[in-house]
Amino acid sequence: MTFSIFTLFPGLFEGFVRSSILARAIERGLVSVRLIDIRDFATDRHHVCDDAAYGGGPGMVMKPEPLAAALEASGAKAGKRVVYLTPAGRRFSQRMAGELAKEEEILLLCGRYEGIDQRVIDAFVSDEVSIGDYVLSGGEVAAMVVVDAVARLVPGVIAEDSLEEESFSRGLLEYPHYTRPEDFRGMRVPEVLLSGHHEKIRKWRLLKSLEKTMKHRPELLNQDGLPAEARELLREKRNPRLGRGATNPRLERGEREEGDGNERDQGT
Ligand code: 9D3
Repeated sequence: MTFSIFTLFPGLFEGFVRSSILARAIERGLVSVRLIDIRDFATDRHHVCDDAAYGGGPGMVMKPEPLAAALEASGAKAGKRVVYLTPAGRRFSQRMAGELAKEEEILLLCGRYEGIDQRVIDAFVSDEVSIGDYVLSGGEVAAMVVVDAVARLVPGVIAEDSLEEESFSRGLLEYPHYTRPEDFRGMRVPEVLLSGHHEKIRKWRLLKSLEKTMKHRPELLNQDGLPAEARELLREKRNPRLGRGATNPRLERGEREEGDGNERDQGT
């Protein structure tokens, strides 16, 4: 998988591409990162890459010619995905990362200022992607997010079994993790984890995952695809009086009752 990154600030990526997982994937030939300095493709004496917006208003716009020249020099247009990182894009997700990981090469376009000239988007861009609803100074940090999330899905980059375990694929947040020592400043590791009782540990972790998801991301519990065992635990947790076997269709659908404890941490 090749990531070709078009930016006015290639230096921002130096530490990133040297970082452990990505550096190792590059060394092993599984991933390559090409950095293209858009400024190198400006033909005027001062390599100007921005200009005022037609129609007025504050802020500058990235000029189309250097961008188009840079993209064409890298063989864009040949059916390759060209991803423009922009706050006006579709929200990046694990699903999107999975789709992009199937490609042989991805071109990533990092905007600065107010963004790039619309005609470059029209002529070259296949996907407009945002990483979330907050304001960044440019697309570079967002491009690193995309490269990081996609590269680790490339076969061989990380161990297959750690990919399977990932919470977002199962639709729940992670359970808490502990390592040595058993007693850290008077805080003990939960007894069940020391028991060696694998089935009890599995159940406990699932329960903790559900509690964490209820507290931080309750909307995730309303989706299909939760394991049946998780749905059952969730139903009991939401209404302990129901007990096993009873049904309440409203709760089964993931709707919430007032005062069912979902609004605060139950500290269990
Ligand atoms: C005043 C309107 N702003 C749009 C919300 C202007 C503006 C803010 C930030 C224009 C560009 C930027 C720079 N941001 C990105 O290039 C960017 C980004 C982001 O800010 N948030 C989330 N994802 C992304 S991807 C690229």
